[in-house]
Amino acid sequence: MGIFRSTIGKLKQGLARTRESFGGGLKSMLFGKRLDEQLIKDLERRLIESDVGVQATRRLIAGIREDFKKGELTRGEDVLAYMKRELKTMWPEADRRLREAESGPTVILVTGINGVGKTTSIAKLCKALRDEGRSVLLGACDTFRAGAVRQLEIWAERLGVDVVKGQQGGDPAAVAFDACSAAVSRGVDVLILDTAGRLHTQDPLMRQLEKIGKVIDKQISGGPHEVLLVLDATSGQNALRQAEEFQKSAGVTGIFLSKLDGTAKGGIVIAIRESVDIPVKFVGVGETPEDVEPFDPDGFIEAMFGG
Ligand SMILES: Nc1nc2c(ncn2[C@@H]2O[C@H](COP(=O)(O)OP(=O)(O)OP(=O)(O)O)[C@@H](O)[C@H]2O)c(=O)[nH]1
Ligand SMILES: [Mg+2]
Repeated sequence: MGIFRSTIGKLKQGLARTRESFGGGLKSMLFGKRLDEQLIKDLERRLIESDVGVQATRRLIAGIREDFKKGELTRGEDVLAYMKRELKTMWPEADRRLREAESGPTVILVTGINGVGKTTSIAKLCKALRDEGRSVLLGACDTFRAGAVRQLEIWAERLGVDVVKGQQGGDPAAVAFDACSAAVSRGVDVLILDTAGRLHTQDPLMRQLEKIGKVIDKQISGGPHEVLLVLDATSGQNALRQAEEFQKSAGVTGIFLSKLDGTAKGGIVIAIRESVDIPVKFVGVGETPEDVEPFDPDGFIEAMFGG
């Protein structure tokens, strides 16, 4: 799906805090300096502290050290340019596209731990898809938390889409079943299912997610086409652990990284890419349905480093 045009403005604004601490920090550390082993060591420590993660840092530092020894990197400015160039190549375009059904409705199942921004992110996806002329139906599979259905309904009313819902406390898989039937009979383009927050350690809840997946596949073959894990960027390394765990137990196909506007830890995007093989497809940069961006590596790295 070719949804969303990238508008760098919001991302840049959202990453202001990351840019200040990460980009600003690196610039003042490297600018106008001659490269030497001590500077490389300082840089390594700074990268790890900034949530880029151990693996990505090691890889970057090894490359920098090698080029330094060859005499290809001599100044701090060269190192900045080197890092930007390397980092931008980490996310191939094909990975970042939303997966879609060959025919019939595309089903997107949205999951993640409590409070990360699942429901808000659904509103964002819904708006962006509708802006592209797609018809969208929502399914309220969070039957657990009081008020969850209402929250989704409020967004739906504002965005002008319908919600399929069930009983509070009822079986979320039954709601998924009804939502899939409705999506097929109405011929909608995309069905997005909200789910209750859960921890990967909560076995019954993880099995429930599996059951929802099976119910979807029975009705709409190949579904869910996309299992989006919502991660809160402000949670830093915890987000990384959630990605690892949900990848094992929930068949995640993409990440929606929320709350990038509220964090100085944008580097987590790099750590996720290095440690788990799940593409970050969207980033959330605020609390309204407009505050979404497709993940664009060039814009992202520029926004992190500052131009
Ligand atoms: N600043 C900011 N806030 C966000 C973003 N996404 C979500 N939020 C806020 O995060 C809070 C939780 O959002 P929800 O969408 O209710 O999260 P949830 O994962 O559905 O929560 P549960 O259903 O309770 O598990 C709300 O106050 C949202 O406004 C974002 O990209 N930026
Ligand atoms: Mg919710």
